[in-house]
Amino acid sequence: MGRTALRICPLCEATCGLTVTVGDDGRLLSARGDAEDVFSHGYICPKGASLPELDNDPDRLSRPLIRRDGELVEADWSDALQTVVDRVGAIRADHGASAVGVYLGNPTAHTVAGALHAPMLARTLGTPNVFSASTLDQMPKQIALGYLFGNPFAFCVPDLDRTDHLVIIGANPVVSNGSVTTAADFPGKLAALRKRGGHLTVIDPARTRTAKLADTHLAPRPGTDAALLFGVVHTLFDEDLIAADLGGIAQYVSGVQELRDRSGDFAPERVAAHCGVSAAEIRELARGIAAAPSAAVYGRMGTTTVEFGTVTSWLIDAVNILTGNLDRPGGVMFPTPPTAPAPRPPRPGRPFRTGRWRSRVSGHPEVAGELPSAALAEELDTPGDGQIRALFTIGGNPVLSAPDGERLSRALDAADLIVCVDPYLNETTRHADVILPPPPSSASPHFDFLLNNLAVRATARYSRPVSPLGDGRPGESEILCRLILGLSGAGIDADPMLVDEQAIVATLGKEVADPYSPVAGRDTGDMVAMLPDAPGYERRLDMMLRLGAYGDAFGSRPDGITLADVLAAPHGIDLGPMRPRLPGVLRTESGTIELAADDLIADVDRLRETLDRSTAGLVLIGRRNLRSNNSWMHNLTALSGGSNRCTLYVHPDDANRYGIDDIAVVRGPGGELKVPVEISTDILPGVVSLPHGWGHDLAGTRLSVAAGAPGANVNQLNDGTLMDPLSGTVTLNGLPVEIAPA
Ligand SMILES: Nc1nc2c(c(=O)[nH]1)N[C@H]1C(S)=C(S)[C@@H](COP(=O)(O)OP(=O)(O)OC[C@H]3O[C@@H](n4cnc5c(=O)[nH]c(N)nc54)[C@H](O)[C@@H]3O)O[C@H]1N2
Ligand SMILES: Nc1nc2c(c(=O)[nH]1)N[C@H]1C(S)=C(S)[C@@H](COP(=O)(O)OP(=O)(O)OC[C@H]3O[C@@H](n4cnc5c(=O)[nH]c(N)nc54)[C@H](O)[C@@H]3O)O[C@H]1N2
Ligand code: SF4
Ligand SMILES: [Mo]
Repeated sequence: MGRTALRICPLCEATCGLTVTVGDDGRLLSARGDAEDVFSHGYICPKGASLPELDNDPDRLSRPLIRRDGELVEADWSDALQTVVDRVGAIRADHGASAVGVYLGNPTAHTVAGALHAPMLARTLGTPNVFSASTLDQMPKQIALGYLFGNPFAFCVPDLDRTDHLVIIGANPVVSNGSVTTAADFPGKLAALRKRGGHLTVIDPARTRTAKLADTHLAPRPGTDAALLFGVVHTLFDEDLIAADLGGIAQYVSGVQELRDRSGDFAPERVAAHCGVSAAEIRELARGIAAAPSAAVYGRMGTTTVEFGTVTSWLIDAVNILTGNLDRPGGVMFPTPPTAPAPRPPRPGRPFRTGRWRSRVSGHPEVAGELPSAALAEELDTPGDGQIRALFTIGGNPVLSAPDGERLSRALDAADLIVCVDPYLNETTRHADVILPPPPSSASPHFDFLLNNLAVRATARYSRPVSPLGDGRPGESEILCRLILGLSGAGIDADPMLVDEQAIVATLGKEVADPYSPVAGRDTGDMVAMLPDAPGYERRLDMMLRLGAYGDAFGSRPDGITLADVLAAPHGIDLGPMRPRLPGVLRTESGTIELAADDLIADVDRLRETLDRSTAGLVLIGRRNLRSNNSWMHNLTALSGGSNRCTLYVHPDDANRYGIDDIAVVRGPGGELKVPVEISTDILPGVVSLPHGWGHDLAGTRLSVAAGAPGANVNQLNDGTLMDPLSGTVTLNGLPVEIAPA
């Protein structure tokens, strides 16, 4: 029985609306898709359906843990928070701000606290040593966006609902439910595309569930997409397939001729053998994209976590631009989320650059405000000035998700202080001195501040907590706010609301001073007084909605929305399809889309040199499973077993060649693993795949279900030295390995 309530699922980028039932004790009893949700229309996947089991997992921590005499023991909240503040204060006093590092994991992209408060905590620490899952993921895309549009957050996404030809490169959205493109029911959208007569091309060395739906499936050798895409660019010029006036945006584009010159070395006939895709197929691909009434080229993990991630991401959008598909319906478009400031006239920015600071040990350039996660271990374990002695992790498990977890584990053990904001005692948090567990999702608010920037359709949807927090237990925002207050001298017992009030006053101050703001010249105090008497995060949400593209501008646009409107629409407010945003989104120095930025062009020389490389060896790629979520959902019985196992896919030809049957030893640059094998024709010869997030057999964790089927940590094969140098993103796909019978 129980009452029903609506929640947005926090578990992946699809942001499905769920109908949950809540028992009298506040526990979630069940979850199903909300048929009336304006974005997801009832879609749900097995992970969403397991939300109650996840929330109620008995292994979840509900009280802080502090290490005393080597053991993690329960403590009360004030003790735990004060301990962190005191110890961080002492380390900063002795060794300076850079001695404290931060690692932000994937769930920070999904939580309110991750969007609003984690960045403020990082700023309060004032450290150059900020790391995140981004450099294990989409950072190359962001760096390419920085060069092209002058803003590494100017995401453009495929207009899935209207496109005539979708080209998916290195993504498996039928399993992942989509990434860096927020669309609920991706499988349904692919089916709808085909039903309306559209064409689906999938480019992937594995015959994935997505590839099985394709009209055309090309299977390149991993890591060769940059060359393949250059072959497409070459063909577009060579066969006169460039869109007239670039589909109407030519006035905003520079560097076309230089890109053309650079593509000269990459004729399809030249790159075919390297890519393992015929020249005819590459030319056909270019023709197909150019001929479609609209087309969208979309790349994901297989195009970013590779040796040429940034160049590949750049060329994806170069193809979109050259074929007239940028910023038009059916092509790739820039979403307009409800909480981003209302659009302003274009204004030139400063040149986009990386390397504003460098990592201490290897000198990796800063990228979009952070350093490569592959360098985290060496920054911790290499002595000297600027060494990281204390680390915060917020919603991250880098011992499994980043290269060489064994080295990172040793480094975390040796550090002076590890603080983890995390609900589980897992492979990373077992090294903590203090664990501060956030409440389960049902007791947390949910608004997709970040993922709405990637949504194929604009909506405003907000879920208030549906379960009580319980005695004295802080929400995740309160945990982070009290740390911020403690570290900035106000004390952990100061009103957490102060943190949000400061953000509100700062934002409104900037807005009233901007002549193009919808609230230019208004009185800040009057506007603050219009915000609801509510928790700080809701006051900020209301402010952002009101200042946003669809907002009421604090009364100046009475038709616009406020938080009250969103609360009155429990299934969400639909704000329509994506709309053209050029030239307003551009922030480059030239004010144009810079198709041939110097740093990108310089990396083309490195790419050209790979064309004659031997293709004889084996390479490793990743694989996701519908019932898995990175490293942290293996503790649910409902999602365990079946196909959700840590096995090595090997093509039968390779199994023969290397004499492999049921168990193999895999060797990579970072180490070796013994893993069970599945022989499969769904993977290309010369390629093997292993999923990540496994390796739950480490001592000192509290993951009773996961420990029963631990699997092996694929990232132990990786030493983190192979990376895309422009983005500091490690090569997770296309890693050279060897296999042998066990
Ligand atoms: N069920 C489930 N859903 C998830 C997750 C999960 O763990 N499980 N994780 C979430 C996260 S954090 C993310 S970032 C997204 C990722 O979302 P996706 O990127 O859609 O997911 P992947 O399965 O990593 O897909 C990458 C594809 O690239 C292919 N590939 C590998 N190397 C290459 C290459 O060199 N070239 C080409 N063309 N293809 C290549 C792989 O075979 C694979 O099919 O998924 C999210 N959703
Ligand atoms: N070989 C290989 N490695 C990969 C990948 C791959 O495809 N192949 N994928 C990469 C990608 S795309 C990503 S995004 C990274 C992920 O890397 P990470 O973010 O480091 O790892 P996750 O497994 O997502 O761990 C999430 C952590 O957040 C905690 N958590 C869950 N909910 C909450 C919450 O509400 N609040 C807080 N504070 N914590 C919470 C979980 O307990 C867990 O400890 O892994 C990367 N690593
Ligand atoms: S697709 Fe993603 S958002 Fe939707 S129910 Fe599944 S995990 Fe949740
Ligand atoms: Mo990710």
